[in-house]
Amino acid sequence: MNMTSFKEIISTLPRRKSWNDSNDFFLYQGFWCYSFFIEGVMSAQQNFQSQPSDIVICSAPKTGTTWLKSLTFAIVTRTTFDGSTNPLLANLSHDCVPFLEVDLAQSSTNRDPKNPLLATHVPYSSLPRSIIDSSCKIVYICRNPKDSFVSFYHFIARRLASKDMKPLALEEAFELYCQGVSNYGPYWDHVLGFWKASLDRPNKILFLKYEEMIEDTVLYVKKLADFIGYPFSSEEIKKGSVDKIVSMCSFENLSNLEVNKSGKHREGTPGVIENKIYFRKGKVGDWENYLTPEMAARLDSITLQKLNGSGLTL
Ligand code: PAP
Repeated sequence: MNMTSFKEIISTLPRRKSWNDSNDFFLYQGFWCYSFFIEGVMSAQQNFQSQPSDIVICSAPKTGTTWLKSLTFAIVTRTTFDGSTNPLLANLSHDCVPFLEVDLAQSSTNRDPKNPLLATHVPYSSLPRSIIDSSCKIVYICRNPKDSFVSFYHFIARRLASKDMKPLALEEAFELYCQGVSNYGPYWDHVLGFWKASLDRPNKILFLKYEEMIEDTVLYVKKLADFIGYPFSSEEIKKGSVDKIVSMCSFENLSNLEVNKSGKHREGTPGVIENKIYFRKGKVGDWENYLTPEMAARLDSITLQKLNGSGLTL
């Protein structure tokens, strides 16, 4: 199938206004998404061939993707670059890890053979078959829905502000989020898809939580390295390699790099984004500054209900 057929299929899908009024969300295979990304997902589902050595970083948007990409890239490249030459110091982590539904949608070969990483926001059940079937590893990160919502709302607001546009009111966006209408949402379905798959296939999928990683980053960097097959030797641990990666990828360090203060991601394309928009606060619990107690209680009760019986808490 080609792009015209993809566009035709998308035009028949259920449609809702998105959070910024200008691009609609479409419901494809049970998740809401912008048409541009759905085209990429359809194409990747048709074309993408995974390699056993691949490491696929999966997440719903605004759950810690930028951070997890940085940490994973730093782990994998630690013997190739030293602390001052790592590409993460001169590039946004999104520019170090190809994005499945954009960069690899047309061709799986459009990759640096030395870089086993790729990333996607696609829900587990919609991943290209070869990712599910091959022996490649998947690393998934999730985050408390209240902070994810607040983070996404600010991301959209900051993006629109750079184009002199305004987002929906926070209350309207919140209503849509609660109804499951968010980018790659419903959020809970996204998390549950990977959670259940990680229980079924613990050697294939590492399931991480942003809050736990913030709490003990060193521990999770070691776990992550072990899981993806790049474990730290005791010599490296003694030398402080883990701590160096944790500091290099910290919010403070990355957000203060010149490239992340003034650089742009996908410059020269309609999807151009200022790198700084990917760095806001990087804190746990910032939702308290934006959601009323009633909003928080509502989101908590939806989360409890959706995750009921799964063994997962968020
Ligand atoms: P994406 O899915 O579109 O790539 P993602 O990186 O998941 O976005 O979300 C950005 C969030 O991660 C922001 O959270 P906030 O709005 O609550 O502040 C951003 O600040 C946070 N973030 C970015 N880099 C880091 C980091 N190095 N450590 C911790 N949090 C980070």
